[in-house]
Parts: sequence; structure tokens; C-alpha cells
Amino acid sequence: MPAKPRRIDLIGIATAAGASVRGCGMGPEALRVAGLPEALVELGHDIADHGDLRRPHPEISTDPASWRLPEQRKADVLELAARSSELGATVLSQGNFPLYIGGDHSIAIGTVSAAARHCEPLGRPVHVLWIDAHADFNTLLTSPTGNLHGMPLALLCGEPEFDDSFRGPWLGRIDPRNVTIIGARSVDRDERRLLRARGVDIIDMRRIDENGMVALMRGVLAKARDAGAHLHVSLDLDAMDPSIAPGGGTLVPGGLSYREAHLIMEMLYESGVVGSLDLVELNPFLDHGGRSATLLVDLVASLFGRTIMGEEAGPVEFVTEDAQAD
Ligand code: HAR
Ligand code: MN
Ligand code: MN
Ligand code: MN
Repeated sequence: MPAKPRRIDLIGIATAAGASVRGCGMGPEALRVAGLPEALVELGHDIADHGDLRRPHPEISTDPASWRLPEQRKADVLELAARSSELGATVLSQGNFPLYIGGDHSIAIGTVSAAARHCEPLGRPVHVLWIDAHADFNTLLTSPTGNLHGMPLALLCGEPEFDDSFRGPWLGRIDPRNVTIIGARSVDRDERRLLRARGVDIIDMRRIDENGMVALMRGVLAKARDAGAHLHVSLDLDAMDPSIAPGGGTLVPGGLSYREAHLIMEMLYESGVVGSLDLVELNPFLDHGGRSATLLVDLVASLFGRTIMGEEAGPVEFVTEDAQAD
């Protein structure tokens, strides 16, 4: 990904079916309004916008206690996963970069599947960098809430508690030892045990405090580079501290600072190993005047080559003291 311009395919996945709080189905439109396509064009990339995948019926409720029936929400999550897996795999086979804009984090079931299916016949491993306050490694048995946005990694890593109703030819498979979760600070008890048993690398906030972002990210990137991996990056808005990213439904204090988040993105750009990206959990209904949407756009710009000092080639033309004297 670095240096050379890319063709980036925007794929909106307008859904909140995996979440407990409604509103992140509006995420794709908010990110467009906040200037996502323009920021990428400004950096010299080509953009194709595929519009949004969505279920045909509106997300309405007749039961105030639960905005949709769990079975219907599950069906929505899986249908959208199948469709985004297909579309994402097509984009990857064309040599382009899929940028998925959610939507709640259940959309990663489809987006990571696309990468896994694309890379499997090439013999190329998929590594996943999951930037999140949460680990999203619950199963149907360990989940305290039943919300599918807390489970995508467990399903993708092949946890056996998910029965055949969760699977199809569209579902890809990743190795939990190739998953790194960074920014974590809210992990459920049984989820924690599962993560340890499966060998997922958890870079929690304490490790970031203690070791610093640069050293930790160098390790993640070296591992991906040495493996010749396709790195899929899944960026959950709630990884960032709520003081800079208020627009989410499941905020947790003590998150990534503005510079820590940008540093991750800048190092990802320089690494050249990123092959696909999710932006998830932005809830425009809860955002404060577009602050969180704007933050995400700026983070994406850093991931695609924006730097503080820029990198214009050649001498800059400006008025010198000599010229002024004439
Ligand atoms: N761990 C909790 C659960 O499984 C909360 C998950 C919240 N998830 C997200 N995505 N917002 O990270 O229900
Ligand atoms: Mn998440
Ligand atoms: Mn989260
Ligand atoms: Mn608020």
C-alpha cells in the first residue's frame, strides 16, 4: 500500500443489526459527509464508491424493549456478511483495495472472510489487526449480551459453538495466532479465557502505557511482513478515547489518544502490508457535531499517506530574500 497511489473501493454496509444500540447504520453516509472520498482523492488515490449494502426493510421496531427480534437481526448480519464477502473478494481479485464502512462490528464477519477467501488459494496468510476497546471474541455461550458485534472474531477463528446456521461458502477462516487486538480495555471473563487458550495477541491499554505504541506496532508489522501476509485492519471507533470519539454506542474510558491512533495509521502506511480496512461502530446519532466522523476521516488519511510535513518532491518555490531585494 505505501507510496504508490491505490484504487480504493468504498463499500458501505449500512447496518446496526449486530449492535445493542441503533444508529451506526447511518455510519457510511456520515463518513461521506465528513469528506472520506475527498481526503483519499487529495492524497492521489482513485476512488470507486459502491454505495451501501443494506437489508431491504427498514430497521424499525414495534417492541420498545428490543428494537428487532434476535433471529431477524442474526439473519440480517449473516445476509450482509455473505454479500460483503462476495463483493470484497471481487474487489481484491481485481487488485484493488476494499475500504468497508460500517455499520456495527459484525460486518467484519464478511469483510475478513473476503480477505481469507482471496488469499487462501494464493497460499498467503491473512493477519488481522483489530483496533478496539473490546476483544469481540465472545461465542454464543460466553456472550453476556447476545449481540453479534461482540462475536465476529470468534466466528472467523472457527470457534465450534457456532453451528452450521452461521456458516456458508462465503465464510472465511483465520488463525487466531495471526490476530492482534490493540487498545483493549473491556474484555468479558469467559472471553478472556478463550483468547488466552487460542493464542490471540492482546495489546491492551496497560501494555501500550508501559511499552509505547512504536515498539508494539513494530512487532505487529514485522510479524506480518515476515509471513508475507495480507494485513486486514479493523478499526472500531471505540478504540479511541471517548473524549475524542464520542460517537459510539459502547464507549469505554481510557482509550487511545489522538496521537497514539494516528501513529498506528502512519506506521501502517509505511509498512506497506495493509490490504483491506474496516471502519466500524460510528454512530452519527450519538456523535457530537461530526467530531468522531471527522476523526475517522483523518485517521484514514494517515493510513493512506497523509503526513504532518507532506512529501512534495523537488525544491519548493518561495520568495527568497534575494528576490525580495530586487
Ligand atoms: N463484550 C461485550 C459483548 O460481547 C460488548 C461488545 C461491544 N462490542 C463492540 N464492538 N462495540 O467492539 O456484548
Ligand atoms: Mn468492535
Ligand atoms: Mn468496540
Ligand atoms: Mn454525548
